[in-house]
Amino acid sequence: MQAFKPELVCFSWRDIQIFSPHEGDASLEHAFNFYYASNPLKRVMASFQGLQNLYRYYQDIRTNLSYPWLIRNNYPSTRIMIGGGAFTAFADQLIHKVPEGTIGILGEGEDAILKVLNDEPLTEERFIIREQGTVTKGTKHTPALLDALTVDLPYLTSIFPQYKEYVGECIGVQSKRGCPYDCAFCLYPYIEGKRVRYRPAEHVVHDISQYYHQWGARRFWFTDAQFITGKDAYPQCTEILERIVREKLEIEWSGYIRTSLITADLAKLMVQSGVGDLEVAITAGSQRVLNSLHMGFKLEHVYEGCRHLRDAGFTGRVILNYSLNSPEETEESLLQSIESYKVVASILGEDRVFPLMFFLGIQPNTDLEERLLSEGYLSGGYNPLSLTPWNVKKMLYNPAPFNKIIAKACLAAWNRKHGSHDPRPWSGSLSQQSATQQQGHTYADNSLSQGIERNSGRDALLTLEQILRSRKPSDPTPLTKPANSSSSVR
Ligand code: B12
Ligand code: SF4
Repeated sequence: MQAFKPELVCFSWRDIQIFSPHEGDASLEHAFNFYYASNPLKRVMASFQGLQNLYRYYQDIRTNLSYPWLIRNNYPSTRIMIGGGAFTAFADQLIHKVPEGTIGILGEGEDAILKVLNDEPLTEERFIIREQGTVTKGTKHTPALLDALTVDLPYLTSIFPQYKEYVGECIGVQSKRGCPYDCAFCLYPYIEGKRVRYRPAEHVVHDISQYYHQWGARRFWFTDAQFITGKDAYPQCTEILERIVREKLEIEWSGYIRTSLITADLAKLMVQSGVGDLEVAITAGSQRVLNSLHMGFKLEHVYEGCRHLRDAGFTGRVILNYSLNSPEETEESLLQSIESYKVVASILGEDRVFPLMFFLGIQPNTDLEERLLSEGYLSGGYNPLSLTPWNVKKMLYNPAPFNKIIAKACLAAWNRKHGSHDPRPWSGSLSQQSATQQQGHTYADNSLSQGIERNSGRDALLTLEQILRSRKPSDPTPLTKPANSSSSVR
């Protein structure tokens, strides 16, 4: 700082999350043991582990916040800007914790940084700033177009010699911004906007090619909220994949992809261009539940996309994210979710498909949050960053009446330390290892690895099936939610 004397210091804050709502992170197991374990000893142990998690969580936030304060205390005249995914998600809370006058930016930041450097007003930008105790916000009406966006890798390399440590990991490349869908729990349209803006395929593949040739990178992740945003995206996606093939870039790539939009031709191109493991947010196996979450896809099309992938020779793994106990869940829809896993496993092979319990985590500025506020499940003015035990329980959305049986199934699965190895009679399993496993690669999102390695989601689903099927029709308390399901949860 002393030598460089910058006029502006920028911070990019990517993640704030500890009580992850998925089974890749041990905090979920600790939380479930704390809330639902029948053995009191386990509850006590989980409470200690939970406290450790809390400490880590708050400590990480405190450490990150200390950096802007360090700048403010030592260089009071230097301007400070902050942005990034985590900041965008929690801007309303974080703006009170950063030094006064820090310019916060929600969503994309290229134009805003230039404006600040050029001393131009931040009109037309999604800024947030706290001055003399008052918070002011701006709105960006026209999102940036991405036609000219390029990555200057030689320059990046010169200012970031540590890049070598990341070459073996998945390098993020952006091909578009924005997502037109409306999935109730998702924050991405809030972050990136609903209007899809494409980068020219040539630029996208130029990025990949630079990393490939200059850094030796071989693994890539399209950081788009959604790689195939709809039929309008087919020409761009196709051109990107064709160029990868044409330029003989021998890579493995992945990204968030709607399998329901994969056509036979696209599947072939995906496989030819090196698609690796895929994470599919199937969410539920009931079309009714999916519709209630405005997911905007048909289950049958998800299966169809998987068939196209199989026919094209896809050899990667598919992580199927399930958000059990969504607001409209019933016993029948839970059984349908288990069935949907079996359908996908019968198409792609049981040892390729990894169901993962990914509970609905309530995030600010989503339709789900709005719905739960209006139903009284959440109270107005709640603090999404507060991790009191009752807040965590609410934010990991798993309400009554299914909470206990779902927790029982999950805990039974997670307690089996050696993972799920009991192929049951329904399976038409393939024995081949996935290409990515053979090459010794872990999945791009390391934080999910535990769930994949132990394949515990499969066990959780099958155990849940056993529990549900073993319930006698004469059971006194039917597990059916009342009409206004989530308000009964508190
Ligand atoms: C791609 C992605 C991933 C990929 C990353 C692959 C890779 N190799 O790059 C994978 C699947 C691995 C992943 C994993 C996780 N992710 Co993620 N991920 C994303 C996603 C979709 C895009 C991020 C991205 O790279 N965008 C492209 C780049 C160019 O944009 P960007 O970094 O956001 O920067 C832009 C703006 O933010 C802004 N900006 C950024 N910094 C700054 C700084 C200043 C000063 C300014 C002015 C502007 C600015 O300008 C940039 C350009 O416009 C975002 C959601 C989203 N749509 O943004 C979530 C997101 C960042 N992830 C999130 C989370 C939580 C995770 C996980 C913890 C999930 C989990 N498994 O539990 C893990 C953690 C991984 C890790 N250790 O970091 C959260 C973070 C919010 C939060 N709660 O803190 C997000 C926002 C999603 C969400 N839940 O809403 N993720
Ligand atoms: S879940 Fe995916 S498709 Fe749905 S809104 Fe979010 S990014 Fe878009």
